[in-house]
Amino acid sequence: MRRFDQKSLLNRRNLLVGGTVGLACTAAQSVMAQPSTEKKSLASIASQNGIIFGAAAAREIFVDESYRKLYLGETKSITTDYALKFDALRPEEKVFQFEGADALVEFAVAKGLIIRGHTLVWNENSPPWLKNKSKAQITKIMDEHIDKVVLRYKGKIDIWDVVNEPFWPGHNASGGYRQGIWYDVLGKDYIAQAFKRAAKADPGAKLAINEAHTERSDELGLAIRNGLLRLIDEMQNAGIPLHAIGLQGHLQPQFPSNDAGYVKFLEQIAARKLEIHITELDIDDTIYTGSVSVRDKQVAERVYAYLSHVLTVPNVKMISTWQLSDRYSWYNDTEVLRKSGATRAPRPLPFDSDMTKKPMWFAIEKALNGRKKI
Ligand code: 9MR
Repeated sequence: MRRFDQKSLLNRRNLLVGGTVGLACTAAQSVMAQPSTEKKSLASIASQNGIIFGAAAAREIFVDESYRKLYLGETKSITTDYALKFDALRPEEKVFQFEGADALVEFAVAKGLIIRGHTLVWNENSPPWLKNKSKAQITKIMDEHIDKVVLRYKGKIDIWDVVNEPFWPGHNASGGYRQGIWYDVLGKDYIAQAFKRAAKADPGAKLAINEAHTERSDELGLAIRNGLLRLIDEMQNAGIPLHAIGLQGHLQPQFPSNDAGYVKFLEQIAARKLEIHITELDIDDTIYTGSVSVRDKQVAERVYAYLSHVLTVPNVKMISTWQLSDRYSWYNDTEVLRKSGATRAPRPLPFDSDMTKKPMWFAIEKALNGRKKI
């Protein structure tokens, strides 16, 4: 069943740029209609300030009731964390494991949440069976993958991260592109091809490029920003459908950042008439020292500084965290812990592992509420 009637289907596209009656506005109106005794959630505070607030979700929400309740209380959108990644969906060439994604989509549709599909094409997480294929075979696999996945969720998945993390200057490819199965076989044209195919499969979906590390003002962050702007220009000049730029927002205070400079970058995206979505907000807290409360305060200060700048740009329409509670952050993955050398539990998210609000929650609230006054 399609979740959007004709009117809201139109709004789906208008949600952002130039759209005065988008989903954000509709949501804000319905939130404002609620009794004043209603507890404020990040979703409701965000709505009132023209933002859709959400979080990435995975199977934990079906096994941990307290976590599920947190999503129902706090979010207006969910992003499929790993359920739709190529290797999760397709461990073998002829196998499609849709169960995980189906469950999330069913949940979100039943609860009236906006869904961000993550992701159709990424040069990471490729299963071994994709190796040693010809250009014709890889083209066919990508096209068929996009058709099958996008069509399955047509009218239900509202926004697609069509291509994830196209840039990784460390690979030394021309233009700073990330290498991997799609790039290596098809060159950077895989990007335009993926967007054209996704638009054909669901012309009503909002299509995004999702990129990492742009918050950093070091050589890596600046190179990715430049690459991204160049790619946007090339796509727009070629008439490729592109509606939004997802900027992940995995804050890394161990690297330099310059929030005022970042705003200039966001304005360059906005000048290209695209929506901006902060898609994976969280923070690497390994450099902070002191007690839990001292560290949580530093986390909150960094998140507030970042968001209060980002939110000055009117094209910013969504903010999603990557999971909601420290208990389920990817920073707890064994491999990530090993690499970071973390000696204590990471605290990267707005709720602690007991689902209690942390100072980061209040930092997000304050930044959202400060938006209209800026
Ligand atoms: O949260 C995801 C984790 O469970 C996976 O193991 C990992 C590799 O697929 O990806 C994590 O999500 C990443 C996202 O897809 C892209 N941006 C960075 C996220 C955190 O690593």
